[in-house]
Amino acid sequence: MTDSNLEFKTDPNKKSRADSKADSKTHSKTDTRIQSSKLPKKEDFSEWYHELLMTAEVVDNRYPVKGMCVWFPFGFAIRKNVYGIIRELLDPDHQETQFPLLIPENEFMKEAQHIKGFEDEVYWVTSGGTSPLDVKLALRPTSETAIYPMFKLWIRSHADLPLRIYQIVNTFRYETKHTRPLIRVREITSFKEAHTAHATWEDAAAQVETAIERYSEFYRRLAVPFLVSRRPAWDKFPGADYTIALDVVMPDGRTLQAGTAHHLGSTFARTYEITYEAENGEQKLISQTCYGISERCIAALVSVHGDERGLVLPWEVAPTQVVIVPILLGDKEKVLEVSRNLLEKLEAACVRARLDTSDERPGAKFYKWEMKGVPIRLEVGPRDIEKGVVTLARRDGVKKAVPLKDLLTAIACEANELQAVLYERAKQFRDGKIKEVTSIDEAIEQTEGGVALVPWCGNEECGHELEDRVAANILGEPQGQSFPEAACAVCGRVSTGRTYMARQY
Ligand code: PR8
Repeated sequence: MTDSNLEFKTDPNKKSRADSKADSKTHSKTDTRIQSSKLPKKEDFSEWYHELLMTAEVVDNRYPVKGMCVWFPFGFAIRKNVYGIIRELLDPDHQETQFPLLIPENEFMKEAQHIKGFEDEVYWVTSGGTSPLDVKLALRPTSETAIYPMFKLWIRSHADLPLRIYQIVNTFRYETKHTRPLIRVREITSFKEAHTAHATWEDAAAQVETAIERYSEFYRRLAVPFLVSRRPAWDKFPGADYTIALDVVMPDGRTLQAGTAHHLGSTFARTYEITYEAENGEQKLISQTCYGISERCIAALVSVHGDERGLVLPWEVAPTQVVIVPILLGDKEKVLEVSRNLLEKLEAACVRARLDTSDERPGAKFYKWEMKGVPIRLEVGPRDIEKGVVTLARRDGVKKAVPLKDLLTAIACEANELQAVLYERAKQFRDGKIKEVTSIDEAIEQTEGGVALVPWCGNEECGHELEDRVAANILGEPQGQSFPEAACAVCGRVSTGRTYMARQY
């Protein structure tokens, strides 16, 4: 992150004083829950994760439909900031749009490979009120079959290409695997799907690379490291020529597919007859890509950085970036006055700041704001004021006295530093979880709590055997790396091929 990110530029999410007051009302329920609960150890990842989402008020899993969660207002504020980054990264050359949720059965059923991939996961609307519908309507599990019939109408000539659109919508998948909040849901509430159309297969391939670069930048801004690999043929998106995926290594060593980009070739163009007139007058099929990210990005963010005291949020996405806690001893009025001035100064600099004047003890306030992942806490006490300083506590534990006059610069530096520390810590964790292995036995051991890099000749039969014997998934060939020759863990054939293997969420 550069200083300019922290230049406290005008922030549309910035809260007015009135909003902040209103917030303290909405947070009163939270406060009770936060004080009365302690998180399980992060080693018990599943329990820790579920507790954290509830206690920090990210999502509420008590909604009475399996696989569907409610965003708490606080979680939604994180989501807004996170998706703000996605929009910022896509908006320069994509147009945001919105398509209907319902897809008529006849359009949905046109693309055979696509149907095969999704038929078990589709929710259907079969009646309107008490009348059965003539044509069943699918709740989009993804929007190819809603968008591409419209592409057919929109695309006429080479001048219309490339076409790049995206939408951030809810999609529905009747997941049969174990559902988990944000990780595997039946209503994906925050499905960012981009769809692009190009004149040639090569242009589409370049777009897949661009998509992966944008996603990489996105995850870097969340300080979340990832792995990039090309999925094996049997695990590519239904209808795609190939799929590139980003996987995040979760605290228990399992991986989370946190984004994918698919080269669709002309599969859908053929089905939906999407052609354009080339410069020489010839009618040609377009080539397409699509790429998607869901609320899993927030699952990754929460899981990678959080600790036993709660969320740890990077500066850019924290709903509250700085909390001021007045230590009300001695001249209380003076302490409050300095605190209020500080708040004003921070707000004027577009920092999302709050002043906690509630009646709780300072310790309880620290605990509460740590749970919420606030990157920087400022403690304002009478002795500090005499010395012209405040105590700055960073969410990663660094604590120092900062002269009041240098505060804004110090905050910008500390926010940058926190970002660097979070990324480095997460990267070390990820790297520590990946190990090169040479045999199936070693792969079995390694995938019990991490990612194995396994020599694989690339043959599909060997791939299936690997998955069966290791009881883990092939994530695919690491992208942008080359390896020396080694014997395939199944057939012994020598090649430079490797695959990541892991237990996946
Ligand atoms: C596409 N079409 O659909 P994809 N819960 C949470 N996140 C999920 C779930 C789920 N049940 N299922 C998938 N995801 C293409 C690309 C338009 C956009 C997340 O691709 O099926 C995963 O991170 O690969 C997945 O990588 C991403 O949505 C895109 O879904």
